[in-house]
Amino acid sequence: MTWGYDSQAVKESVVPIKIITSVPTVFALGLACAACQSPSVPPTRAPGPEAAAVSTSPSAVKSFQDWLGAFRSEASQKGISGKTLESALTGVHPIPRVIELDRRQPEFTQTFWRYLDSTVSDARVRDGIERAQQNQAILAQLEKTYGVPGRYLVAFWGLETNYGRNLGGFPVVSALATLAFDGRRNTFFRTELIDALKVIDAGHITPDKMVGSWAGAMGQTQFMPSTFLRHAVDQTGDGRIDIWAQTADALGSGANYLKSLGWDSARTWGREVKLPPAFDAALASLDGGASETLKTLDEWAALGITAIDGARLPRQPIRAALILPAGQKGPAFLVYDNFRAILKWNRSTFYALAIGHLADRINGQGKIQGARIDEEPLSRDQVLVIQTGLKRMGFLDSEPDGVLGSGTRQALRKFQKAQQLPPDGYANRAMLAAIVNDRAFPAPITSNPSPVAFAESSR
Ligand SMILES: [Ca+2]
Repeated sequence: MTWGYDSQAVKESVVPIKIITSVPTVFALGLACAACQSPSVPPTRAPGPEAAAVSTSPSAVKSFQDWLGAFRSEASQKGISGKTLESALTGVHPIPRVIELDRRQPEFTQTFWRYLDSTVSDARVRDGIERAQQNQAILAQLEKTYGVPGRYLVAFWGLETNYGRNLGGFPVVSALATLAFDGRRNTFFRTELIDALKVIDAGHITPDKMVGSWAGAMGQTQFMPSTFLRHAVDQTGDGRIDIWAQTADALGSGANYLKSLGWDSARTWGREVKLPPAFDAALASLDGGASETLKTLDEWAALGITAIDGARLPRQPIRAALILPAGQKGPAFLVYDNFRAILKWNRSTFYALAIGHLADRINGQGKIQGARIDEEPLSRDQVLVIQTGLKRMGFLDSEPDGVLGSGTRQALRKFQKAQQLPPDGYANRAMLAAIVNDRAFPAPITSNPSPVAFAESSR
């Protein structure tokens, strides 16, 4: 589950990047996740002076123990039993590594192809097909009960924890206590910590077995405690919801959660499509939410878009948005309502595309066919150069922050239109060069010793 955390990074496995959103509604979903680095997600703030708060110095330890005492009283008032408080909070300690991971800023942006290579590898597809076969009976039951086909449940399972292999090794109570004590978003994590104690109080898991990501995402589906309380289910019928050790409980909880997010059992997530030559990239959505560019499949077909094999798009009353995750030269996707349900699980367009594609592959469909362009990712400094240039030219209103978000892509689109370039809002080194080489670019940016060679102008 997810709210903008990259649980790959959370678990320090595949992608050493973590991104945190600052959007409260995303936190409110109560999810923590697997693989969420998206250009659309704002990053964590830079380390502040409070970084010193969690340390092992005697005064810091005392300060944490004081905080824990006050928290314990609050938890008791909120109905957590004395037995649970004793077993869960005895020995709880701040974890400096959690703070380190929470503060880490990604050095590079992620590219779609590299993200896809790491999240939907051939090995993960093979594994997914095997897992789908092994769990055929339970998946069929879950589809009947919740209306979510098994291939999607297996895809979430694969992206979140590599099919239950990587639950994250952090003690959830200590990790959440660290984040609740630390001061940044402490209200959110304090509530999650209370909810974690409620999960223990209800007898679903013991504190020593409650492991998860550094940010408190738990079990095979990486549910935050609040999501667990709202959506986790006991699929095995033994009276305990064990999303750590009972695969059926984890898959059932994922299905129940997706149903609550509005999963449409009659539809898929979307499909790869082929654009006609000289297609107007301004019609593509910049972000996965995509409500501004919804059209019916018939309307997209009338604009010349076909299925990836050239066939006509299905004559179904489906409204879809067009996504170009690697710019106009890369693959194109029409995404449906279920894509937006996936985005509620994890607010990353790349993540949602990876879920859809992995589900398709598990279903026997082929690889993505759009052009593969192996671009180097942009560094934070390079994004800052792009943003500073766009701001000086009057296209960007907000302050440069080194993060590729929808505001930057919108500004880039305006620049591209002004330059009669395809307005796909896609930032890469060619766009960096185009901006730096633009006559309207007023002055060299001395604060950034630009490491890029400006030879690959797109014009
Ligand atoms: Ca159970």
